[in-house]
Amino acid sequence: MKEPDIKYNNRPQSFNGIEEMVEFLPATNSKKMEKMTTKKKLLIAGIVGTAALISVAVGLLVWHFAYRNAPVYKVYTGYLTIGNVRFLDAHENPASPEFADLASKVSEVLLNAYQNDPAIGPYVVNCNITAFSEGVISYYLSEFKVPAYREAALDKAMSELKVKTTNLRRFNLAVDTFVAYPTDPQNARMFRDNRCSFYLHATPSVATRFSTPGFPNFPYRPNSRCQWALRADAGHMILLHFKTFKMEACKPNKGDYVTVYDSLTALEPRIMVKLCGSYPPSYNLTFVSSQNVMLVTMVSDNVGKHPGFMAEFSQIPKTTLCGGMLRDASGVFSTPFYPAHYPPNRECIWDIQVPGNQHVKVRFLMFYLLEPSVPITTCPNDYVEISNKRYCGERSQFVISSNSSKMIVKFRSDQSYTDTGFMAEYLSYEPLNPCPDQFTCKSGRCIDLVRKCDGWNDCGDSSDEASCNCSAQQFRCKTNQMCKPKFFLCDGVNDCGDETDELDCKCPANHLKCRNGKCIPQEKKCDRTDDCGDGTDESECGSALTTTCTENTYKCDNGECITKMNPACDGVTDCSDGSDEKEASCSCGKRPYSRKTRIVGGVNADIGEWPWQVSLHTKKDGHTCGASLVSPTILVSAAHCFQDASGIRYSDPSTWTAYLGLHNQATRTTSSDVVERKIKKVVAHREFNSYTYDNDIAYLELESPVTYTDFIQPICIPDSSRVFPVGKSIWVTGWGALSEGGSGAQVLQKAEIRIINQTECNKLLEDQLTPRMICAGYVSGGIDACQGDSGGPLSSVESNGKIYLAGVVSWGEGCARRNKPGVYTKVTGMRDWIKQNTGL
Ligand code: 4AZ
Repeated sequence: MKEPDIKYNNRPQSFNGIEEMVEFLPATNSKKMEKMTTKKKLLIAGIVGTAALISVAVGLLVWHFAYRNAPVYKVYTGYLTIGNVRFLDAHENPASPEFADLASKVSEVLLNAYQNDPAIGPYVVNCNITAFSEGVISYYLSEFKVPAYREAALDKAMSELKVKTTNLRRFNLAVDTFVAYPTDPQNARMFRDNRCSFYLHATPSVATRFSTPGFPNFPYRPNSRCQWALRADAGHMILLHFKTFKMEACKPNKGDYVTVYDSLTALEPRIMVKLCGSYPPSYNLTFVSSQNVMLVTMVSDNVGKHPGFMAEFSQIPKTTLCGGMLRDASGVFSTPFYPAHYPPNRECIWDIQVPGNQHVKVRFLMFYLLEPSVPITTCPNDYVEISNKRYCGERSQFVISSNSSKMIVKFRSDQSYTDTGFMAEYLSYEPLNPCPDQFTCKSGRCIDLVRKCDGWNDCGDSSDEASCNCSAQQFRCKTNQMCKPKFFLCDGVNDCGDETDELDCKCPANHLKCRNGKCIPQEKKCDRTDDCGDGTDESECGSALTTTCTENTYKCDNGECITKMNPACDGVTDCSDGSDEKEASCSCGKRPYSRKTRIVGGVNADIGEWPWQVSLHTKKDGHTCGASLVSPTILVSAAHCFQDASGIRYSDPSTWTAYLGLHNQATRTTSSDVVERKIKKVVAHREFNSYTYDNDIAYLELESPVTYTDFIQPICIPDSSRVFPVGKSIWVTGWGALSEGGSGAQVLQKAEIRIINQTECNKLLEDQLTPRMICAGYVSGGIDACQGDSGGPLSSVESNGKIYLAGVVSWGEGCARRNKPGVYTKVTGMRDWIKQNTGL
């Protein structure tokens, strides 16, 4: 075999390839060769050395000019307050001679200060005075071009710059405050190009409207920068209210957003709020400025089409009054303008003193003092302070008690970021008996006696569950010593909080623990046989196809079955025909509004939160049953709602009217969000048993299809293999009775409950459950569906982000009773019936 010609060797190649040439020269006369080589070597070394020096010098120059010296464009915004100038109306108008005169003086003062600082002066490009407001506050925008290596020094000099009162030859300006902040040059440039800049002055006693360009007929444009500078008369503040807010869903640190500033320029430390996503109309998006100016900016990225916002602003007389002396036995108080966001820069003190020998406690019913990335342990910015302890962040109801008749509550907001604030009530109590006929929690909260030692932390501080004797049906958790129902042991849910209830349930070595508690040998996992009996062992085996379809496998449209758990609409195509991801069955279970209303308390639902919820009315009784929208024409409800009784033909479609998009029964006929439909067909399950309530399901066909809106959307129907595990949080909604035997709700109610173990629930309900039913609620009672909720949805938020109809409200022994959870029709068990009857 011929040796290949050596074209290169595998040693690392030297810088200029000379070494190789030397190495491969034929050595005929070694002396001459040596001499020549030394000379040559010297020559080569000289050349190489010079070349290296030149390239280093060139490199340094290139680096110096191209990088180190490359100019960086920098923009600073800020303001100066000037004490010895009177604010004139004309100062509002950039076209007025008064504006021009003052602006030239202020910019001269600023430029003078810049020039006097060697770290700033050489780099100034220009300085623009953008606006004036009462104070007199002069807002400016200064541009710089600075070599990269001087940038840090410029930043430092700007942050330390003191603009002093100047006595320039021609004029004297008394500068009280000077503030400078770096700003995003791209935003600054685009905001200044006037195509989307608006200057608005409030009109006394009328609200002025403004919106994103094109609203509501066209989406706002991609890559836009818009700003609205809002002003009010002297001695006023601005009240801004977003009536509609539908922007692109929030993306961390990017995407589209609207910023409201308590200033006329986009100063980071004066941001009141940064908004993105969509807010339901019920969310009180109202903001109050601290002065007579406000700035709203909108930035959009290059993706998506969204409607935008419509806002109104008006002026209100300026007041910093808040707090006060509270001397009654009880009363309420709240942050200024609650439920609007409180204004920045406020301090309020409530001095509470209840009469007689009573003591005082304060119950915070709503508490929202949340600022982005602020520690809620120290509460340095906005806070409530009681007895030297600060409270901030977002908190659920809490009570603070005093050991005397007095309490001082202090509220403080700083210059940036405001929130909804708080609403609180103060109450007097008998020191020896703070909770008559109730249990007194350590926090001072009063709870019903039946809730003591029931295994649930009703007090919020667990004081109702401390030092309890566990009953025969209970066990004791290790860490918190709470007594819990025995059937919580080994149910796969961490009920104790320290896993002690799930500790002694381990399976032997090489065994797998099923969700239902059963242990099976490890090798039975993914063998395409449901050895657990609940599908656990076959659920995490990829999208393995199986020839044996069982109730735990997912059936594709082409008849194939797959063992993966919950494969439908999870973004991964598992069926070979793609049917698990088909658009028709995956465009469901979405809420138009990502944001929750935080203002309405308790259990009122938010507008648009349950857009599949339907109210079924009869002429005689008004709202009678609930139902769920599953397609433009089909509702799913409970069969027992359509049983003829007492002279009313409930099975007759003409008896019923469906209201979709409904929130408040009182606005059923007036709200433009509500759609009314007659019913064309009522079909109850043929095997519905009116004694046992087995197969309690029905479907209704609307007389004509509905169009989906923000308030009307279908819920997803789960396939028969979808698993809703025991202990999972799930929501029940409806306009049913607010208490057993009580009257129905006006506003749609929601309650978060948990799926309860079927075997244990069957014991509690004396063997009345059938496999077509599931239990959900609380063994301790208190939260449950009730009369009038029947037919309505049990909605489950699933890991694919969609909401599924897990159950239909069916029956229960009374409402919210202890040990009597509610019973729901199991929709997974009705999947085939729904398909056969409706084609869905
Ligand atoms: C009813 O009468 C009803 N606690 C519905 C649900 C429940 C009780 C009663 C569950 O429609």
